[in-house]
Amino acid sequence: MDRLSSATLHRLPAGIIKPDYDRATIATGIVHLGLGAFHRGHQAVYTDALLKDDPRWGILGVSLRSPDTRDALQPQDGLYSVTASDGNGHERRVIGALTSLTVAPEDPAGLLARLADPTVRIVSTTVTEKGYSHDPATGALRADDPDIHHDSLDLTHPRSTLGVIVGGLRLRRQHGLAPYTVLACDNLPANGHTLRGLVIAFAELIDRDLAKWIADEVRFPSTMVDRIVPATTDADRAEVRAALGLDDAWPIVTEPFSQWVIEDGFNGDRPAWDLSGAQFVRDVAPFELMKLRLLNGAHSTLAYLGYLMGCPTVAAAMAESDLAALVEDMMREEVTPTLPALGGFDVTAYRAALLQRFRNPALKHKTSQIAMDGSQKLPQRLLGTIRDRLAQRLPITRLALALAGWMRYVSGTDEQGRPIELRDPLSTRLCALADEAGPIASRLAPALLSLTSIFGSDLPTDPRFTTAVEAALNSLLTNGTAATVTQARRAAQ
Ligand code: CS2
Repeated sequence: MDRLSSATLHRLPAGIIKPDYDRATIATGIVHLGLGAFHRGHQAVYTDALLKDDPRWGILGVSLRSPDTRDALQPQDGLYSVTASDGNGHERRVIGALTSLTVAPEDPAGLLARLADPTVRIVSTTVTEKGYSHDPATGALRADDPDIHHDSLDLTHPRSTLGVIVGGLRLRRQHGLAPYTVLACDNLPANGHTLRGLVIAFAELIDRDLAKWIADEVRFPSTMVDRIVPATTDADRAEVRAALGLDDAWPIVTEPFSQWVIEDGFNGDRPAWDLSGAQFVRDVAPFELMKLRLLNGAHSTLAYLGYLMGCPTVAAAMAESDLAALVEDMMREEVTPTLPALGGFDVTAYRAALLQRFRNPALKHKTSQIAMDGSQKLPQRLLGTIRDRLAQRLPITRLALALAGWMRYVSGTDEQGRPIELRDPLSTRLCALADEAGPIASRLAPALLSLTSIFGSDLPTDPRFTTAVEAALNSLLTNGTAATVTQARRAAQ
């Protein structure tokens, strides 16, 4: 079957939305770092919808590691399809916003030259939590990270996200150009503010004047990004091929829901993303906190406990009625009271919508995908909520069980004795600690809690926290996950 491309675009069946602009006239105003499914199903879609009226904002998509996305999309002239489905119907569109694609390690100097192009006004990121080269508990730069160390010695061939951003800014300053705005789109609290601190800390390793220039001149708006975009499967590819009548090597399959809340503070012009449904606000923090703690906190809980109960996907985990009820109770009773009030916002409806989204039967969102990189995710998803509740002397029963689920998961074998493939930047350390402790809660819990880069130094010394987590882990290890979840549910009734 022929491939989706500029030459075959006209052959798409009616009903599939296509770029409504002449791609040849689109300039590259945005360089995006981290060309995963999430960017292509989220920010690129908002941008695509504007290009007809404002052709300045085409996107150069940069993969920081693997050539896979470039290899899949280059033969398609950067075109790919996005299918949004709620299980009842589909909306399909082809996105033309990617004007070019590049793989940073193949030509880092070429990438820096593109960043110094004056038509580029925004550099955005979806590099995941671990792409920030920071200590998740404190937000501090990890100067011992090998890529950061390399980039601090040779900024002309950067390997890290921070190196690319700072390398580009250094060139713009040398050329007397205005800086670009750096737009963080990752699931971290105060993502723009966090990235700003890291960029400046990294620049200080290289050149203090440059660091000061960045601090004075560069804007780093924070954003809250939300759309569930699971990794594409071969079944998705086959289904999309049948619908398109063309091969799309890397289609996106996602949900209809999408939200983007952006702090309105850019250097100069920005795309009118509000016209395609984004919201520009003065302060993103309450939106971010709500999303990270309710959506992502619940997601991680469903991922760990669901995986241990044998559920391959989030929808399957939601079909376990006690687990779904436990997560709903956690969101309502333990998470919501920690959130700042958002004037006029209906948090009850937001929670109900989240549970509905998790049940979406069209999304094959693997629990193992969400379980990945827990060491980087737990602080903002569960531990911040736990800290707030402890400060108010409130119980943390379900949150502690979620965390114990992570501990049981990283111990490396499932309840049938099969190995669990642990994907986490701290996996070596986690495995060593788990092996040494063995499957005994009174040993395993303190061993894992000794990781201050996740738990800080406050939580591991708070007996209310350690007792709750150890008790939950003990039950998981001795009674099993399903029985523990059911007991926790009954105890709450
Ligand atoms: C998920 C997120 O993989 C994960 O950890 O929790 O990617 C989640 O799907 C998005 O944040 C939804 O906006």
